[in-house]
Amino acid sequence: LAGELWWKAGVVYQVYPRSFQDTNGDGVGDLRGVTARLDYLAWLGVDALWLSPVCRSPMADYGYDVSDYCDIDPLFGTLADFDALVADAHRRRLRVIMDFVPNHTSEEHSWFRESRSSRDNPKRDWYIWRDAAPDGGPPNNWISNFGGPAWTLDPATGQYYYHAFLREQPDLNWRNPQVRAAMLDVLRFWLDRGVDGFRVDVIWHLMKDEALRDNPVNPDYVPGEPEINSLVQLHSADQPEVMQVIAEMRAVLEEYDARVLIGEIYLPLERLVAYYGVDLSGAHLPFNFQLIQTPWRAEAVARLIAEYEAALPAGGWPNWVLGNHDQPRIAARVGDAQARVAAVLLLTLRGTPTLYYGDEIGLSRVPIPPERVRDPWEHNEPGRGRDPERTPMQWAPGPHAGFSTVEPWLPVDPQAQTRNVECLRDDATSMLTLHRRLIALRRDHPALSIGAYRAVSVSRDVLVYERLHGADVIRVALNFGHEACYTEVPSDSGWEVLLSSAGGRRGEGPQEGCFALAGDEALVLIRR
Ligand code: TEU
Ligand code: CA
Repeated sequence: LAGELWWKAGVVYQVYPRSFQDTNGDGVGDLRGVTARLDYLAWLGVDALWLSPVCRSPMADYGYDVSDYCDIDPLFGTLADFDALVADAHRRRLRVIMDFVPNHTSEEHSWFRESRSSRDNPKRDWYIWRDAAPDGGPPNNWISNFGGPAWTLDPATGQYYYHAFLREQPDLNWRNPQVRAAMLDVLRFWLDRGVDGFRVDVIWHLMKDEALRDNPVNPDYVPGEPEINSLVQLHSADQPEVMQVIAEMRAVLEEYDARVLIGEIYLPLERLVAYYGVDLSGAHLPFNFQLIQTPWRAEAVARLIAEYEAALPAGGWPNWVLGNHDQPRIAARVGDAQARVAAVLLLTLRGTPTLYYGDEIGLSRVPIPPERVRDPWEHNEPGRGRDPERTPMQWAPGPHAGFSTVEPWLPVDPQAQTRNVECLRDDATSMLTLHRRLIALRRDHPALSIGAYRAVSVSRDVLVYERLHGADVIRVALNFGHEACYTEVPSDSGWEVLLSSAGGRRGEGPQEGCFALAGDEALVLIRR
C-alpha cells in the first residue's frame, strides 16, 4: 500500500512488548522477540504494528514513564535492536508505529531531576510547580487518573508538582516553548530512524487551564466508579490550546512522507472529532474508543456508527478500536461467542481497525492472584488494574505458552494449552483463522478497506450494513443475539457468502431470499 493510503486501508496491530515474546529468558518480552514474530504478523496480514513504549523507563507505569526519549530500555534491548526491528519489518512491508508519551516524563528523567533541584533552576518551568493553597493543601482539586491527589509536595523546594497519573509521572509544561522544541525533536529522532508514525499518549491532556481552576463536581458520579470521574475534567484536559500543539506535531510529520499521527483520546464523540483539527491539521486518526464504551447491542452499535459517520469532518478518516492494554479484553466484555461477531464488526466497518495482540486468538480476562498484581492502579483502586489484559501472548502448547523459558512477569492464561497460535492456525473454524480471513478479505475487496458505508437495517439483534466501492457491494449481517434468525437480501441480484464467523458456508446462496444466521453468527455477503 503506497503513500498515505497505507494507514487508511491497513490494519494496525498493537504489540504490548513486555508480553509478546521473551528471547533472553528474563520473563519479559523484548524487541528481539517482536522481530522474531514478524513472520507471524505478516502471515496474519496486518499492515502496521504499534509498539507500546520501549524507551528507557523505571517502569513505574510499565514504560508510560519515560526517563530518556531517545534510548531503548535495556529490558527491551538496544537502539541497534530497534533499528533491526524496523528494517526487518519494512522488509516484510510492515510499518512500525511508536508510542510517544509527551504529557509526562518519569520523575527520573534528567529534566525533572533538574527541575526539582531548585526554584530557580532553568528547567523549573518545564513542569507544573505551584505553591500550596493557603491551608497548606494542594493548589487545586484535581485528581489523579489512577486515584488520589494529582499534586505531590516536594519538600526540598516547598512546592507541589502536578501529575495527571502517578506521582512518578510529573506532567510537562507544554506552555513552555523549550519543552515543545525538545519534544518535537524527539519525534524527529525516531522519524529519522525510520518509524512510520506515532500513537500519542493522552494527547487531550497536554494543555491545562492556564489559571489551574478547580474542576467542577460531577453531579452524575456513581460511587464505585474510578475516583477521577467524581469531577468533570473541565479545566485539566481538552483545552482549546492543545490543537496548536497537535498541529505542531503534525507539521513535524509532514516534513517526512506518509507518516501517521494517532491520538489517544477518551472524550465523547463531539469532542473526539475536534482532534482531526482545523482543516485536518490535527491527528490523522483520533482513536475512536466508542465501541468499548457502547453497550453490546445491535441498536446501540447501529446508532453509534451513524453518529460517528455523521460527526466526522469532511475528509476525516474513521477508525475503530475494540481493545487495548488499558481495557478489559473484548472476549471478557462480550463473551467468547460474541467476540467473533465483534471481530467481523471491527474488520468490516469503514475506517482503520486497531487489533490488540491476543484478541485474534480469543484471549480473555486472565485471573491475576493478588501476590502477582503489577499494575499500580490496582493497588490504588482495587478492581481497576489492567494486568488481566496484559498477559503473555500464547504461541504454543507447553511451558509458558512459548512466550518465555521462565515464569513470565504476569501469569499465562490457564487455557493456553489449547488457546495458542500453534493449535489454532490450521483450524478452519478457529478465532485466529477468522481474523486471518477477515484481514485477507479486506485486501481482496477494496469495498471493505476503503469503500463507502451504507446502513441497511437494524432489529433487536441483527445489524446489517453495506460497504460499496465502484460496482462492488459487500453486505455484513451481525447477529448480536444467541438465537438463530434470518437476514433478507434484495432478490434482484445474486448474493453469496464470503465468510461466516463460524467458519465454512463460503459460496452459499440465499434460500427464499434469506440467509440463515445462527446465534452469535456474523456473515459477510457479496453481490454477484
Ligand atoms: O492511558 C490514558 C488513560 O486515560 C487511561 O489510563 C484510562 O484512563 C484508563 O485506562 C481507563 O479508560 C494512557 C496509557 O494508555 C496508559 O497505559 C497509561 O497508564 C496512561 O496513559 C499514562 O501514561
Ligand atoms: Ca526478555
